[in-house]
Amino acid sequence: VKHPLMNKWTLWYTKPPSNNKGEISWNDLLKEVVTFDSVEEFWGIYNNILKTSELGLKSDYHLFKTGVRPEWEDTQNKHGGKWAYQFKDKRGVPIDDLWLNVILAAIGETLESDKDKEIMGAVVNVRKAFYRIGLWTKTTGGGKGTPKEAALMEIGKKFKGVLKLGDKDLVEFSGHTESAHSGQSRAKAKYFA
Ligand code: M7G
Repeated sequence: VKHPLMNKWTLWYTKPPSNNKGEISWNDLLKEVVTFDSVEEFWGIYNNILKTSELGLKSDYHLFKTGVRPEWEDTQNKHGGKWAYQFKDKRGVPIDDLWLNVILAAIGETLESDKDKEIMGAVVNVRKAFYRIGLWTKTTGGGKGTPKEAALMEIGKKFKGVLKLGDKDLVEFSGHTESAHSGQSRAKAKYFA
């Protein structure tokens, strides 16, 4: 028997650029890996791919709802943003456990209430100075005091819990438009949780 997930998910991988190639675009490095929609398939895949800690620098894993590309430009992402946290103590951080916690929470749908449908996917970036885990949402909240903003803040708090962060460690929310314009993914944060 297979235990179905609420949604179908696709795993993507960003491969580090190789030195001998000239100009390579973001797009050329992004590879669709596999799609699954049951608990059993998830574990079959998870047990057969490299752990985050085994990936080379400049690699990413992206786990997104099937039909959503893990890019700002996707129609379902372009008005959205992400909650993110950078782990700067790379050797001290149990990144494999934390990433597993995040993807289990995503596919288990424990990060938001049924009605919100904000979550698009999760990303882990392997960089020289840090690991970053991000959680992408469809909107940037509906403005001050709105239910949408409250839902977004609630997601931020749950994400922080899944990452086992202390009270003083803040997850930051930034919109993708800001990320795209700033030329780097560390845009000025719009919210903190
Ligand atoms: P990053 O991998 O999110 O973080 O972005 P980093 O700066 O810590 O490495 C690195 C770069 O990849 C960005 O400055 C963009 O050039 C490119 N990039 C990243 N993302 C998520 C996108 C995207 O969704 N679309 C496009 N076009 N480029 C992206």
